[in-house]
Amino acid sequence: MIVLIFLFALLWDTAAGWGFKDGVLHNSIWLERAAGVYHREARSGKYQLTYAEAKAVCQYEGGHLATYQQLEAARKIGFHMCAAGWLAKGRVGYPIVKPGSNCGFGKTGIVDYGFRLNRSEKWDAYCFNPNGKACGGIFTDSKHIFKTPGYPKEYENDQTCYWHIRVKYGQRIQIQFLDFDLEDDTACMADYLEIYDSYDDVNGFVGRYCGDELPENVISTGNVMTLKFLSDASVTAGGFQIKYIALDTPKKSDGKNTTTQDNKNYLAGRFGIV
Ligand SMILES: [Ca+2]
Repeated sequence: MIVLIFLFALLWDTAAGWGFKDGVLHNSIWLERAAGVYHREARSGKYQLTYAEAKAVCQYEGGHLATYQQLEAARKIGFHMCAAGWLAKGRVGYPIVKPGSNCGFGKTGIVDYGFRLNRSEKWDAYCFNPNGKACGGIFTDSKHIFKTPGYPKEYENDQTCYWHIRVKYGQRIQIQFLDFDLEDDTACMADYLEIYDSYDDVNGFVGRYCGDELPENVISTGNVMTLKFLSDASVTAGGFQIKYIALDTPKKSDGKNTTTQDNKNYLAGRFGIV
């Protein structure tokens, strides 16, 4: 009985962690794969996928479009995304956990756009894949080193990693690339690392990186950052080691500010705003 109570307390603790912590909703992206459901947008950006394309994206990664019920199950354990995506059978919607005036019309639940008559409309996608290889984590230490899974061995295919960094309020985050080698292609369409100057992978896009050229340092504007690593279904490479450190005061001399990034593998630099 005592063991049961203890286990329950432990589970409760974990569940409580999927809510607000220090005023930050800790359940949007880092639980992105909640219950095997995750959000995908086109590599060209938000709301660029027709129904057929959305279906293909999920299938390419070994899954399929999530059903409304699967999305709702994920939402119940904290999956929150402010982006409408295709679901199975041509339905469109998105999961809202935290009511907000700018997203979800102040309500919680699945914001349901219904079954779309026009399958050429462009949205994101919600995929379901319980066997997907997820990785990443949340970091609040003043410094940490991230590695691709299995490093120094080559990373595997079909990886999706999200690293979320949150340091103390008032601090900034400096990203240093110690080692970098991802499958190279001209537009970083296959395997890539993306850096966001925010706590999600929607806002504050800094750059998309691939190849084996060591990118320059990046410094955040605030105290949060998100790194997203994605590998596709074929060809792997050595992977990366990336270190972050919290900076107490803004330093402009030993790195590039996110607003002035101009690395060659920086997608925005090559192709305009993504
Ligand atoms: Ca690859």
